Amino acid sequence: MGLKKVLLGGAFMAMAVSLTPAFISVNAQSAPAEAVEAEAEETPTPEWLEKKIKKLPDEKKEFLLSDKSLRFVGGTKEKLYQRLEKKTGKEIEAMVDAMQYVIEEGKFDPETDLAAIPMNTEATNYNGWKVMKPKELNPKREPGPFTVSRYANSRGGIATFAGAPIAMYPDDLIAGNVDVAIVGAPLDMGSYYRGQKFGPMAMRNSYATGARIDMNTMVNPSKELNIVDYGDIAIDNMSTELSVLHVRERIKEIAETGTIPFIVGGDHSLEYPDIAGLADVHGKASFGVVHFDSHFDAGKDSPHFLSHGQPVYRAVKEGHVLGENYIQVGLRGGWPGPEGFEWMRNNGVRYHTMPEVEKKGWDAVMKQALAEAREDGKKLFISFDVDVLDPAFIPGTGTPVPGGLTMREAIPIVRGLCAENDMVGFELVELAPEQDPTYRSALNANFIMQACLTGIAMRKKGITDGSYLSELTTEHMQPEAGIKAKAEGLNEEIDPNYGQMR
Ligand SMILES: [Mn+2]
Repeated sequence: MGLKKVLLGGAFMAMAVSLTPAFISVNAQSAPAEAVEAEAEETPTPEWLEKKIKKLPDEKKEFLLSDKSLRFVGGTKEKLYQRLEKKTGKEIEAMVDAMQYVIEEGKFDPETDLAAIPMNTEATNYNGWKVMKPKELNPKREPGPFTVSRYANSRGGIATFAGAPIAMYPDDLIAGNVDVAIVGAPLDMGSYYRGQKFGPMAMRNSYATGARIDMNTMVNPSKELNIVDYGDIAIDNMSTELSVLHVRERIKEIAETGTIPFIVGGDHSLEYPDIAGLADVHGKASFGVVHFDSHFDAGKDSPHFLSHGQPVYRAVKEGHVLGENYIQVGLRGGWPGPEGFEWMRNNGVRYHTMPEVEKKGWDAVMKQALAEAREDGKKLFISFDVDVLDPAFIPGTGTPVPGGLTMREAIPIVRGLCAENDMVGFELVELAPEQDPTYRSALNANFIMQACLTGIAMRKKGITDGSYLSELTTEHMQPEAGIKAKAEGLNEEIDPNYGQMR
């Protein structure tokens, strides 16, 4: 089958800019009108078929011979003809009626369908799930991060992201001069409840990273940065739409203090409120996005405006980020088809798929993606869907796809991006620990967080070359800098006692 020529209908709607995301306030009619124009590639209808359908009303004949019927018979004219070969004219007409019935019944009907799901606005505690606790109801304390560890020098106390102190309110972020606030967003309705809501819990409870030195660079994120655990954002697990409005408010609140939010999901629906909340503070189209994922997540035309497969489409459509500042890395598997790649091409999106990695090798692809992210000169948001990693590393995810990145490939690109760009935020989504009876998924997710925190710490220290590696850990330099220098008394001793201990 030849390539179809798909023309965008020029109907990029100017959607209302308001606190309410457009997808909630507009109805189905504002769905993008994309005119699909098939390039006339007329294969003549076989004579035997013309004969059989001679008596069909014109409208039914036209339908049968158009692309509309193909989805019912396997996608091609050849398959359609095979199905019709042994049927009588009457049987063919019954088939057409059945196909048309399915199409008609699938449409919105204002007589019988809900265009919006009504809420019980008389509930006395309608907004109760997201009301912030006034400080007056807490014990009195000075604003600022506080630790929840009982011990002075070891773990214990209460598990937090990166073993970091806790902050509850924007005041705490300001008083603590906080660089990065790690915040959980346990939402998984956007992926039909695959268990991503347990992601924050798993990352808090497994081997904490961020608190240790990074051997690649010998930079310790927790020493260079003020990092806090900002708790979880309240989620209404009966409504993705209500939840994301609230997530957007919280992300905005963090970013307004000058702190970088590091969001731990939750499913990928979060990308929409994360980006929109950051755009509320930094400005629309003011930052680029590098999107790591096995799926392109720019789906559309589902009855819900948002799910974990559609955030990219919404964020670009509403102008929070421009397609030309959007970079996709790691796509593979069965989605999208050609029309999805075409949407990306027509919107300026740069994509680096695993097929491209197969062709050019990871190093070349990584270098190009790093250069593209830098050359925009804009601030950067990273959306990291853990399913970009191979299921060997992350079996615990909503929709795993084999053939993905290794941890050894993912770590340097994440660290590099976070060192080379001014980060506005980072989201790590789709960790679904219950799909993984081991703890390796949470462990690897934590080491992606470590890579990002290291990059941000490098930049704060003035190391802006993302490929920087510590000489101490990458070259042994024996014997010159080792036993020889020691014998000649030339070594600067970091810990003179180290060799003296029993
Ligand atoms: Mn995704």
